Amino acid sequence: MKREDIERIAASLEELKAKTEKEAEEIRIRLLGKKGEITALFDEFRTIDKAQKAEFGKVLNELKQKAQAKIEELKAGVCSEGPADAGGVDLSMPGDPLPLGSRHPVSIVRQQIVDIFRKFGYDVAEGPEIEDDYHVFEALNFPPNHPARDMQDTFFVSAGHLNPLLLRTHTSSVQVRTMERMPVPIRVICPGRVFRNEAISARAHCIFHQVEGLYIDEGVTFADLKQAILLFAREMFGPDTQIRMRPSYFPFTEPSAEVDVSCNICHGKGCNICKGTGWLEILGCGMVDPNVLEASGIDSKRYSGFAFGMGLERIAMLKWRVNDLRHYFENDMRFLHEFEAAPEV
Ligand code: 2NL
Repeated sequence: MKREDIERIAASLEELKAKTEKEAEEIRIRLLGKKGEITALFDEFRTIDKAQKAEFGKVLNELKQKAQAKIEELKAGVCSEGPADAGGVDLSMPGDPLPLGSRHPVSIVRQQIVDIFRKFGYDVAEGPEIEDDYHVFEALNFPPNHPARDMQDTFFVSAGHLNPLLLRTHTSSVQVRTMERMPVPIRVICPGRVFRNEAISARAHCIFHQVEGLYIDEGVTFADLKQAILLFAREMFGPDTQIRMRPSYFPFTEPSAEVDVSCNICHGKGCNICKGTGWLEILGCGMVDPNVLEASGIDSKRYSGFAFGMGLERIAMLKWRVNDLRHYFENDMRFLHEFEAAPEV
């Protein structure tokens, strides 16, 4: 037995490194395993004479203790840094994915309509949901005692004075603000949330969404209106879509019309969506009343324009055959997830 052998192993302990638990275990086997270097020294120790035993017994025991401590240190080091074992938790496991939402049907339809009119050269305008009586009614040619101003239809925020604050009942107020601010020609589209004091049912809600459009320039005619609506309808509902116009009435347009598109579910044969008529009503429109132009400072002798408005919940109902408006507002995940990849009809 040589003292240098013991000293050499003792010195080499300082240098030992292990990246993984396996490497630390290999070191343990190399030194202290059945055929390990230190084990071999102990085997040899048994064969030497008494005088040598007195010399080597203590240093050999110290070497073994040092080696055991070093190996424990190595194993502890790799355990705390190791990626694959942290107290039984596998830190390399992928996390639970966060559930992603999907687009709301009203939002999908609004985006499609806005995209179509942007392509036609319209700008998008937005305005306040809390409006004054002037921008919602007065500037739009509503006579002072028009029933739409009634408490039954309008949510008032502050009643009782000349120009009360209220929740807008249509987004026309945004177009009025555009006419006040912007020079002619005007081509603008106004998507937004509107409010009416109505009892909630399958067909009506007190909050819903509209897109309104306005086009003002010299020489704009009803033929321009008809063509704009036809092109829009074909972009929105398919290239074979037909439109028809029925006379109607709005305080802010004259003449006024309601527009139907050919039913693309039964193609005119008659189904329960179009109630057997072959036509679906999608919007209201008309030539802007000269009083409306004048109220916002536009010369009605020189300029003319058309305007239109549509309800987004209604269009989404036609598109996806939703049978109850209340689904849109109830946040039922089973309903909302239907629209991720729902086929368009
Ligand atoms: C409908 C019908 C319509 C308008 C909205 C409008 C706006 C201005 C001037 C004239 Cl600033 N008109 N908007 C015109 C006709 C119809 O909406 O059924 N909406 C859901």
